[in-house]
Amino acid sequence: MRVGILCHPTYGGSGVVASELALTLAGNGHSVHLFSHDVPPRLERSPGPVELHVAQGSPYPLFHSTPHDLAIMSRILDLHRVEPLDVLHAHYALPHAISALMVRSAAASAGLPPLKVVTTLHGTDITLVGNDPSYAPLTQYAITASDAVTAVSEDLAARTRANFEGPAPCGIHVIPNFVDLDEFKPSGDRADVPTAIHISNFRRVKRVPWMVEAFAQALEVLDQQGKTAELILVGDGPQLGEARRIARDKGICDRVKFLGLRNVLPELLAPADLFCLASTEESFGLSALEAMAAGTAVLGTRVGGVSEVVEHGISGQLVEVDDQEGFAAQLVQLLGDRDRTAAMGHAARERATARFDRRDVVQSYEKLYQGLIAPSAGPCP
Ligand code: GMT
Repeated sequence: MRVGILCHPTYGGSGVVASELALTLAGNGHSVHLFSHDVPPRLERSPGPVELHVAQGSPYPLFHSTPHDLAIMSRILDLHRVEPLDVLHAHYALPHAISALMVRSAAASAGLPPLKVVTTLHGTDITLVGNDPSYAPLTQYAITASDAVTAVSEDLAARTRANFEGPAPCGIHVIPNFVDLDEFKPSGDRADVPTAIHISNFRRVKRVPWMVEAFAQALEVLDQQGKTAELILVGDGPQLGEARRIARDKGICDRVKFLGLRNVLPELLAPADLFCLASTEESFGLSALEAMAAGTAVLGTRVGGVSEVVEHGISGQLVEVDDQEGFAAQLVQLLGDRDRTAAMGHAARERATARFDRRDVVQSYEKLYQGLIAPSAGPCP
């Protein structure tokens, strides 16, 4: 198949899923083109045979900001004219699903071969951005007009059905996120000190300052027990400064390490005892899955699709979203008993292998594409 993939060039989340999907499809022999306004970090590190198209557009005084979305659409049309695509797969509803639908329509007007639009919903495109009145009508259109819509968890599919009135004519297919089990794998060595790690974009929804407060509470108890622990924070974003301020105010700067953006996630995750995720919303929690594949147990909040990934009490622990004391108490237990936490990490690796293996999940996308483009295909895959 000839597949075009559109994504945000993000360090985590949808940009990672789109890049890993592109690389796996290309590895399976498909011709794959990835379109973005910058180089997605996962692709930058890979020699995989994906053709990357970065389109940023040209600044012009009339434009308030450079409309890179228009430049990306033009780029796809240019390619489609000479090497027609079968499927254009948009990751994140806005703007990519709209861009893909525009390309489909422009191709039809120009008498070019038809292409099918697949839209994958990732979470905030429905729960935060898509729900905002300034974007909701267009998000509704993306859901209704795409040839196929997928969501990364049952929870996100249910929220989409609940939040948007117009249906996806062919339903919403749940295809979970996935992980490369050869890249994210246990290392066998644990850090010297019991270690919790968090990786994110430090947006408000991730609640990193709240997590640092909980860690400070846990340290008080661990200190009384004559134990210690460390928290490693990886990534950058709007709440980094606030998280740093709380660490300083609580007097725990020596136990909280801020690493900034890093491209060595498997190496950082494998030696950690625990991955922490304190989000108020999380459609799936890809970073938690990557930690699980690396053999690291998860402490998370019971929100969105997280419980579809982490089995409470087996591969990690989940606490209610506003229960900061409960989160701190779990930190004490999990960092204070490394053997029990290592057993959970082992179970986490098993779950990642059984349910979220990249090779298996990518087959679901391949079947979806085939169901759309096969000569005998009906209106729905
Ligand atoms: O978490 C973010 O803010 C980034 C966002 C994205 O679209 O890149 O992540 C969402 O998509 C990921 C990949 O499907 C999911 O694993 C995350 O759970 C989801 N984030 C939220 O729902 C907050």
